[in-house]
Amino acid sequence: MALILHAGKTNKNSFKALIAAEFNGVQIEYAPNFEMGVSNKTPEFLKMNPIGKIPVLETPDGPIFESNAIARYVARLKADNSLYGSSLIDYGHIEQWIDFASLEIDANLVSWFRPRMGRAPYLPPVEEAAIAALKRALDALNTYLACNTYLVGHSVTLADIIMTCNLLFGFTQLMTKSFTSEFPHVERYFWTLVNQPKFQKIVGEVKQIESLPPIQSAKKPSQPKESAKSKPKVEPKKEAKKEVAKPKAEAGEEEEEAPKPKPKNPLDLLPPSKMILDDWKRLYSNTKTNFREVAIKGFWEMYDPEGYSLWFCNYKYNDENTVSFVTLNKVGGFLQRMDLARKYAFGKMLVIGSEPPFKVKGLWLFRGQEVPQFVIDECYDMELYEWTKVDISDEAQKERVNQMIEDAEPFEGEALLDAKCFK
Ligand SMILES: N[C@@H](CCC(=O)N[C@@H](CS)C(=O)NCC(=O)O)C(=O)O
Repeated sequence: MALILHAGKTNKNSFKALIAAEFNGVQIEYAPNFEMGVSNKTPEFLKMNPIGKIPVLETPDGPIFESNAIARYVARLKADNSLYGSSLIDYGHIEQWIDFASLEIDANLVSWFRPRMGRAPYLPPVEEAAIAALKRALDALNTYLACNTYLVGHSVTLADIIMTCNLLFGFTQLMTKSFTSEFPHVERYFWTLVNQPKFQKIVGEVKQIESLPPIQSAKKPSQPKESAKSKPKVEPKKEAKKEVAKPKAEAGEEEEEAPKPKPKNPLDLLPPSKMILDDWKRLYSNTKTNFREVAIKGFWEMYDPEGYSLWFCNYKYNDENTVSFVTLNKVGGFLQRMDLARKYAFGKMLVIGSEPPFKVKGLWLFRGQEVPQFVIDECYDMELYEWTKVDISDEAQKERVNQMIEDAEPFEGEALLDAKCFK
């Protein structure tokens, strides 16, 4: 007789048990007509899980809630299978990685995700702390996976199933390629596992998120209606589990409100400027020789101090820039996250010094007279820099602008490790 799983069909917490079932040959079926926010609030459901959360597994001996507990139960249904290892120490290590996947990876992903989705107050230092703690965990996992294919032993265990499901949430909702490329062994591990047939049958085709979701303003408690906000990143294959309906939301959080129409960017409402940003970007890109005479001169001819402003930025934690490629990745990640400002900004980021610690300094041209609020709100890196408006009546500051645009070397007496352009 099949066990009954009460859950939405794209929930990574349910995938844990479903993947374990694939390995063990256990039959699990979704409860028919489950509706998030409705079915899990009924008195019958609350009898199975008093907190009203999914997933819940109905077994012949009674219900189980908490997705890890459900997955453990399913893993143990078949005697002598390898999901729980083959010795007491394997068992200990499997439990160790299950806790690590839940408490060090998933918990930090959730702390990063919820405020961004407007499900908790958004506070930049809280987000930074969640990301820092997540990176610490991923770094440790990456080091471990540098010489291990699986978390325990030489085949898939329940620890890999739970870790992969939690990473699935991260890869599809928050962690862009520029974020995960710092952890190449985690990337290799994740993509290898999600593409194994028993995983793929449940999770379907997985696509990594391309840009960090923008911060949504805090919402009222969500309604039990289907999300129209984002296309599901995880599409369970039709054959995955019998009565598969249309995938609803995402690999983790099921309840979403329909989006409000996107308001116009306030920068589009500014009086028109004589400076055409794309013309400047084209001039910058096309000038190959005589840069000072052509591009820099052209810049000041085009520059409209009423429609645009120039800003110097200085990384606040330069003494932490002790490893060159980490520093370069950090700046690269910042520029990727600035993608949302491409219509309104041009930037140069210099990584300065021939020896660590490297200094990161930049120059930005923004539409309007301020660092745009939507950029501050949506790109967490902005907080990591001190921003100073350029006073263009000061020749020394103007000259510094020129040097930053043209990657002058030495810059402020030091060699450049790299100069990156945002255009
Ligand atoms: N620790 C729980 C987390 C369950 C959970 O947060 N479920 C969410 C969906 S991913 C839920 O049911 N939310 C509805 C609610 O909070 O009322 C588990 O692993 O099962």
